[in-house]
Amino acid sequence: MIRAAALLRCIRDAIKATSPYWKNFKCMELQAWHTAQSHFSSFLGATMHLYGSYTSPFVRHCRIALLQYQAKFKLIETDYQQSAAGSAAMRVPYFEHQDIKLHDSMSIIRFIRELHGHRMCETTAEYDLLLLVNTAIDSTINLFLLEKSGVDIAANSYTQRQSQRIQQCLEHFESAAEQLKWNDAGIRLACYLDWVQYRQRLDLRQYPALIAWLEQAQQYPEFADTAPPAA
Ligand SMILES: N[C@@H](CCC(=O)N[C@@H](CS)C(=O)NCC(=O)O)C(=O)O
Repeated sequence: MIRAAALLRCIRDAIKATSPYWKNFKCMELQAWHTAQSHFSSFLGATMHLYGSYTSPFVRHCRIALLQYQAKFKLIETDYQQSAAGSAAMRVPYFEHQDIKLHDSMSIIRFIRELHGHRMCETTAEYDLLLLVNTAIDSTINLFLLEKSGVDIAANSYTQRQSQRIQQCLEHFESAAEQLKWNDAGIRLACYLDWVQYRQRLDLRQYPALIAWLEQAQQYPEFADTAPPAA
């Protein structure tokens, strides 16, 4: 009994002795929390810089993600010469925010989503579809740029393979259209389809489900507001 009382006294004294430190510790914790919070809000509140063009489907997807969160950003129009100086990939988009620099639409979108507490792709199937859309865009843009620079794309076996790849991807998208959602894969597909129409690269009439998806996408203000400018 005596030992129990002594023990209790001992515990009480120990609490008394350490409580100022605990108070201080709590105070420091709170301060650190406030500092972190204010750093985070100034990080979020600062203007992000997206380098690109108003026509690129990759840049458009980034703009859509930024608009979805009403993020403060500035699109800096960037030509070939500037992108060669501003990015090792010599392409647009690239992105700067405080000490962060990103060189590809995939990392930019991932950064934007994660900054707002979301994931870029919820499932592996969505990620796979997103990558397949990237493949189709890459091939279509390559053929577009090669043709612009004077290459006869119908006469070369590698460019023929690229054309075939595009057709096969479109057929795949058409067959998967029913499962499309307004997520990163669906957004990117809509950006791609609108771009091929804008540049008159492909005839989509044989893909009714893809035309329907594009029409559905137009209902989203961030898609409608980022349409390429009239040529
Ligand atoms: N994988 C890159 C592709 C970017 C890309 O191909 N951008 C095109 C514009 S739409 C470009 O800058 N092309 C110039 C070139 O290839 O020299 C991304 O997702 O950001």
